[in-house]
Amino acid sequence: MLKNCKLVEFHNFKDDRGNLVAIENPKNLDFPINRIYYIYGVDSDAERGFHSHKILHQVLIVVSGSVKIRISTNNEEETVLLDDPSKGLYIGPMIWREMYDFSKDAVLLVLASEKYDESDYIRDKDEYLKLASEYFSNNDKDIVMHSKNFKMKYVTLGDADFILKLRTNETLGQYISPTDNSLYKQISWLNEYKKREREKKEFYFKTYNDNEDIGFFRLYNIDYNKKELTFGSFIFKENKPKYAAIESIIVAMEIAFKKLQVQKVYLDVRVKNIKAKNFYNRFGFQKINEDDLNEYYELTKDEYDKLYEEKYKEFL
Ligand code: T46
Repeated sequence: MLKNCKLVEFHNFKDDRGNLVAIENPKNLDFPINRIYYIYGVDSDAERGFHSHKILHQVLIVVSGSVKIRISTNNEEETVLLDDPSKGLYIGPMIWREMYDFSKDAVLLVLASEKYDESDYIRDKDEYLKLASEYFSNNDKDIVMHSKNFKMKYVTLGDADFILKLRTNETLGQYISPTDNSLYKQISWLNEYKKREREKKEFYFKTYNDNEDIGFFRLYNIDYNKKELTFGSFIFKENKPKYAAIESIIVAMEIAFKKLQVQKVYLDVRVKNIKAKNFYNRFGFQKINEDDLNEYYELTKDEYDKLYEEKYKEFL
């Protein structure tokens, strides 16, 4: 399914008296409903929508009849036929939508996360395409840094799908803080992160190359007075290309020590995550503490500078 969209199946309590579908936040809807509206009595040749929303999350349900929804971004398009009242189409931010082929009896019920706000609409297609390509694409102009084989840029709300896929993967996500499998929550989290990014409090990067998105890392708890920060949220797709992890952490250290000019980088790793512990040890991090759950490591600027000259500059 298209980025920022999802088909949701609701339980249908069906018996010989008929059907009942219940929608309840947070049970089977991951955002609180602030508005409900419905569209009906639409001529079969009428088309509606033709806009996107900047932050609104919605679930569209055809409680009667059928309707087609064409959803698209700057480079993808998909058409969904809604004809079952127990199914909903979740549409997140920055998706262009067009509704057409309304059946005579169609009633399109929409559950929305926000109150009506005309300034949240993007109704001009050219403006949408421009904004969407910034939001969803890996534009080279966005590169913050690169290493020999990879590029790194700040994550955008359009990365929510991929972050969620990695973090909720049973194998990949086993040693990181649990993440709710909710696209709405992930997009909302990124929205809050973007505020911290604008205030230079935190930086979340995606590692990618010309073919694919590969993984993520984050610099947070940045303390410009104490000159220290924490490195984490380090996660990569299965079968990641060779050197993706090492080149990413070197870029992270370059940003930390040279751009943000900290003197110390901390990280914590789950005690059971042997592979990661070996990786950080080999990289040059020193263990400073441990408890039942985590081991705590640090790397100083002086140590990194030495390692950089000895071996890491070749990777950039
Ligand atoms: C969407 C698709 C699926 C309000 O005053 N309050 C509201 O909550 C809504 C939804 C609309 N309006 C007014 C604004 C317009 O004067 O109702 C009029 C028709 O709205 P619009 O032309 O935007 O309708 P659609 O069918 O093209 O789009 C609607 C929703 O607006 C939109 O958010 O995603 O349904």
